[in-house]
Amino acid sequence: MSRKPLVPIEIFKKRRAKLASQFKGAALILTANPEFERNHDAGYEYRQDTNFFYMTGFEEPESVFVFRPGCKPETTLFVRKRDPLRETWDGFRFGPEGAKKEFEMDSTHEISQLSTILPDLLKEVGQVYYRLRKDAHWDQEIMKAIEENKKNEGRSGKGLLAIHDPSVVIGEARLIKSEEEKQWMRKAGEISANAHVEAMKFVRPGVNERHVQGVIYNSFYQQNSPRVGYNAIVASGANACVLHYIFNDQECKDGDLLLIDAGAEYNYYSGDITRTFPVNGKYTTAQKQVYEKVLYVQKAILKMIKPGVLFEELQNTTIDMLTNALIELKLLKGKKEDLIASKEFRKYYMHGVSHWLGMDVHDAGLYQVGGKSRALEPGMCFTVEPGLYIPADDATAPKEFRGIGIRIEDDIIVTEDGCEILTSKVPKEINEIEALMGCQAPPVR
Ligand SMILES: [Mn+2]
Repeated sequence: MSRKPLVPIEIFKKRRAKLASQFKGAALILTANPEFERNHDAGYEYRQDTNFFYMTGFEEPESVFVFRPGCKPETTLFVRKRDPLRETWDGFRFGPEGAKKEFEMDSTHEISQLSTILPDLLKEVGQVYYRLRKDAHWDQEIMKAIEENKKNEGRSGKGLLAIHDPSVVIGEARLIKSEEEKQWMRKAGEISANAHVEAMKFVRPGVNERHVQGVIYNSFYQQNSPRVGYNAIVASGANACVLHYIFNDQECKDGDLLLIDAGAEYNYYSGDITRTFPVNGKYTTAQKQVYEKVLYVQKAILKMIKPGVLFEELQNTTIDMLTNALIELKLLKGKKEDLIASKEFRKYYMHGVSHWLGMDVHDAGLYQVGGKSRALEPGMCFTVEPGLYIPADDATAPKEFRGIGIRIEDDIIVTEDGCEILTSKVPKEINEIEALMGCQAPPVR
């Protein structure tokens, strides 16, 4: 029994070649995510550290990657040794030999060799790129190697190697998506969209939020997604006003809305979709009024997107338009400019309209460069997700709006002259949603 790398290794070699100049004269050290025990002998589902996977494609825990552009060996991977007993229990391991061959590393070793070999690998470099304070175990191992390296230098005047955070360099590389990455983002968007369609077809009064979550996850797995990009939010009624609602265990009631925020992962790239639709398949007049405002803003922001537009312009326009909507709905009273200046709009709209999207659902990449908001460029990938949330106990709100929470979210890639929407397979127009839900099963009694 053996396994193959998830995606072609060429891709990781290209990424390393592209970043080589930025790590020249240094050693970039990346460490695998730890495994966590959930309950006796049973672990949490394992997912590799994003930057580690981005640079290596290697998915096993207890691994360390050392990249020294221009040195020999340039790439070194420390991995778990083969172990017939452990592999009988936990499954296949590549081991040093397999990792060298399949992941095309210059050099591989057993992870137990790290403390002996790493100090030597630091001899030829002037600095280290390593993310401190993320994992205490690796911090200790890496610091020991740096200390050991200094000892070996004797009184040469060379102090401890300086340690820099590699997150910004790798994050900036991850921000602009390559052609393969765009393909995987499209796939993640499509899988996620199909699952939302399944949920819309399934939901009816009396089903539990958990059951809807199951329908979505089942659809992800059926479409060959190995895991979610983040835990799904399935929030019926006023639960939708809790932005990161975690319980997903209430009954979906006739007359309520259901907000679902869920996305699948594909080749380590994540979708991120939110839709808000009526449990019984028909929006009430009040629900329609709020929904139409949010949808209008969402479509306006999608239209704005093109290279050169500043990231903050999307947020500022959203605040402007949603504050207008709040006045029209009689949720806020006063002049728009004053309500924005005093941040009163935050009572009903309190989050960003967009975040970078990629291998992490809230992906890496700077939002500001040189103290200024970033201008959009082709290949950037992000969400567009305005929302309005009217607390159930908001005594100042018109009664019919209390407990309504609505968010509408799509994923996009910036193109040369606009944007490509990755998640349009799931409807968001009221008539389309009602038509799709018209074929729903009768209520659960
Ligand atoms: Mn999002």
